[in-house]
Amino acid sequence: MFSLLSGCFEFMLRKEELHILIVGLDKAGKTTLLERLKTLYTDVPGLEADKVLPTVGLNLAHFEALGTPLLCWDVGGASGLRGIWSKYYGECHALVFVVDAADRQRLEEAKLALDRALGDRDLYGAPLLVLANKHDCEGAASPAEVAEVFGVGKLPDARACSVQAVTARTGEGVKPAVQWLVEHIKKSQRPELIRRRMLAQ
Ligand SMILES: Nc1nc2c(ncn2[C@@H]2O[C@H](COP(=O)(O)OP(=O)(O)OP(=O)(O)O)[C@@H](O)[C@H]2O)c(=O)[nH]1
Ligand SMILES: [Mg+2]
Repeated sequence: MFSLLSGCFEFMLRKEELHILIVGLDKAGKTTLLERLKTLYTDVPGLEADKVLPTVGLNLAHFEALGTPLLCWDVGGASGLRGIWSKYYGECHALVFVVDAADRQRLEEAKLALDRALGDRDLYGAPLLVLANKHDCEGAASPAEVAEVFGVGKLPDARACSVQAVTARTGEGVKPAVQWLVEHIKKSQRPELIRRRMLAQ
């Protein structure tokens, strides 16, 4: 009886883990970002940028930020792998779309990939954070330019959106981005929606 009660108590006190899905075109810098998150938030440093290889499947990172446990899924962005993204839509609390802001020629392709993702009902209400990565590169598009190309702010459904500049290689801008995510997930309907979905299974 005691172990049942203490188990219930422990369950009630357990902090809910938030799931962040990181997608974007190949070479946008998603895995470099994931490794940087490990370095910034855990005792075990992530890989250095020059050791990161193109992702064929999925990479994971678990860490705690602002007192909240986070689980990040980084899925490969090569065109043949983008079909896998949707497997994670139903269970993610927020979507991070990483864009190579230095590669202006692929901004339109990135916009199409994002539009396709946002058209999926399983992402309903999930906060969207677009990260304009490679801010260290000369001539990189600013968050305002990326927002303009992507039409962020004109999105039809009610979801929190932000476009922020980061440099995954150095970590610049990464902590404010994580703060935005945690705050906006908690304000959104998404945790409740996912809880209900899990109970219905
Ligand atoms: N200059 C600069 N280069 C970066 C930055 N972030 C990533 N890169 C480089 O961009 C290239 C691609 O990075 P990855 O992290 O492998 O990109 P990805 O989005 O995970 O690519 P896929 O796994 O193929 O989907 C690598 O050469 C990185 O070193 C950055 O902030 N600045
Ligand atoms: Mg990768």
